[in-house]
Amino acid sequence: MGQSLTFKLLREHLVDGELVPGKEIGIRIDQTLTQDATGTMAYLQFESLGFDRVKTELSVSYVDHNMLQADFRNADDHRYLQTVSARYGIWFSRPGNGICHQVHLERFACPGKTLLGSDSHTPTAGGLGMIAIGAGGLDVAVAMGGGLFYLTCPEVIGVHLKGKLHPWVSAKDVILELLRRMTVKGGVGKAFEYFGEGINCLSIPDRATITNMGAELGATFSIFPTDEETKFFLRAQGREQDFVPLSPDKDADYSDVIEINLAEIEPLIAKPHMPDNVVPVTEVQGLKVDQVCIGSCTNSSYRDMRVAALMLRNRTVSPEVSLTVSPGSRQVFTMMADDDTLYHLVKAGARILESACGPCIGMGQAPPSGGVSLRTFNRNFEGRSGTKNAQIYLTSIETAVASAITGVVTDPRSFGEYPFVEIPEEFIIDDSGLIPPLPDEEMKKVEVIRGPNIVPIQEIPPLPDTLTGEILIKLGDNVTTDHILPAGTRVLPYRSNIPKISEFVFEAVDPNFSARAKEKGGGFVIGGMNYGQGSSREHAGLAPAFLGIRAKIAKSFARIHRSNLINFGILPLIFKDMNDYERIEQGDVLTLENLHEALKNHYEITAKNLTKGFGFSLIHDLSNREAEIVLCGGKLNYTKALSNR
Ligand code: MIC
Ligand code: SF4
Repeated sequence: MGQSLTFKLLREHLVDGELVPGKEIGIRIDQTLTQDATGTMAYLQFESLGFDRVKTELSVSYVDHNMLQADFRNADDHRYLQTVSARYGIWFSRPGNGICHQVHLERFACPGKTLLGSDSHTPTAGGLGMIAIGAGGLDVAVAMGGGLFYLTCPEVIGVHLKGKLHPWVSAKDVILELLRRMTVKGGVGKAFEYFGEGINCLSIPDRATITNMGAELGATFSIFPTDEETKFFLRAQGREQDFVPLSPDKDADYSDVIEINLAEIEPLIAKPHMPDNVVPVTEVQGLKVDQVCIGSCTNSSYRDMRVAALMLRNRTVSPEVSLTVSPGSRQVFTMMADDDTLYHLVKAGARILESACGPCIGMGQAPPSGGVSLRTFNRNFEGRSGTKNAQIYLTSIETAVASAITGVVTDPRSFGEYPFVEIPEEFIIDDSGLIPPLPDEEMKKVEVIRGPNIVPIQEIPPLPDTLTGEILIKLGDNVTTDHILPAGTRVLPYRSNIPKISEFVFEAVDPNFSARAKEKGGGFVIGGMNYGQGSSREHAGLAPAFLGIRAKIAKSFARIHRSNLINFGILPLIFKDMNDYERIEQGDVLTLENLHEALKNHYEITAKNLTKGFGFSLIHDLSNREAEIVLCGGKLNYTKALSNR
């Protein structure tokens, strides 16, 4: 059997382990990216590891999440990020330059290379034939220092695209179709590799929309082969020299193959509050809409903006709807200003926001109480928009704009002829928003500036042999990192202040959680399936660790959150018998003994429920390396100990 493209590229980067799905492998990382909300912590950790400069081919620090600057905090973070980048040989993408994934695709992503990013949508760059993976900031910090990135070797799922999309149906509908079929846990432990003649009708930004939302499937990453389209995109970006022909072998071996006939896809929509709650637009047609938001790293390319503008030309946004537009990058914004794109949007009544994550991460534009908001984004988790009872729907640009015009959910196919979007052969290239690394001698002279919002990181002690404590909270399936630690205007400014941000842990689910955890000196968290899905924010591991939590017990864990727990010395434990989940409740006192032996020798762990008087078995699936990390109190301690050996 031949090789998949995924395995070819993983093999080229493999340094430790064997390419067997389910086994732990260590790969070399060529490029890294961070964004400001995870970057401050990643660089604090990078600094504490004592490296002199980054050792990757390229590392970029973006500022795109925390942009409101309601007080000194965000501005402090931006200045820290700019100076720390200058000090350690990192490119700095200035606030306003755009959303990390969009800018990276345009200016830096290279076919055939590996990219590790402290953001769960890093796989966006898979649209250009990269192995691009999201991870916690500490994993990215270690990779910047030249360390390997460890992951579970994924099963490779081939996605065979056949046929051609109909007018008014676009890439967003393709990935929504996959979410409809596979759900938000369907991709855990898997990489999605697209192939087939259907690829030909997808531009690079289209492919990037699809690989971006592979994150919503829980996939480790998604990848497309390279072709003439890839060459066209890179040429338009003045980077044709970065093109590398990449394809799987003809008889590539996939664990499974999913077929999608593009011609059979119709406009789709994800209903509240999960990206897999997908139905045809026709099913919700007519629902009154209060807000429409265009943008995010999923749908903010020039093509997306142009479709919106051409649909809005000579039309007006419904007076009942607030339409916001966030162009994905300064390049996209410039191109919109250079032709009549911006003109049509503004004239039709759109509210133009800056090139940033904005409403996607709840930084402004919260919908009204109970309001219906249609967004071209990738996540519609409850409360993420900033309004707890808002109803967020995810759609394509076409459906979003059609609905903004009519004021109700509308199938865009009712809009007649599909607007013809001509993609320029040359994009406007002006990299003045990107500050390149300094020469080594100058770099060493840079002073890193930390304002009062940059709080030094705390030490986490080694794992005790016995853990005794209360079950502080019991949760259901598919708990997201937005539940564990929300983002938004109130919380994001504390990303570099762990004592403060820990006050918000589980705030939306149980406002007393943090106080209770502090009072009890820690305890246990219980979850269902796919616990910790969603973002890469390591704060969802770090802040509970700060509150004294050293074990979480669930039916299964999402990949990035599981790694983040390990990185901060928290044990991710799994029920051996899923029925035991039903037998325990909040307030029960548990004790877990002989943890050291159990971790070293892969024994089961017996948990005793002291309140109810019974025992139950827990298993762990930690590799020896991961077990050592948890035992010594997390990856910072582990990496420091390794370098002192
Ligand atoms: C998100 O979309 O949830 C975020 C905000 O981009 C996160 C990163 C973060 O929490 O800083 C992500 O997806 O990793
Ligand atoms: Fe930003 Fe939203 Fe993309 Fe996260 S999903 S990187 S918040 S635009």
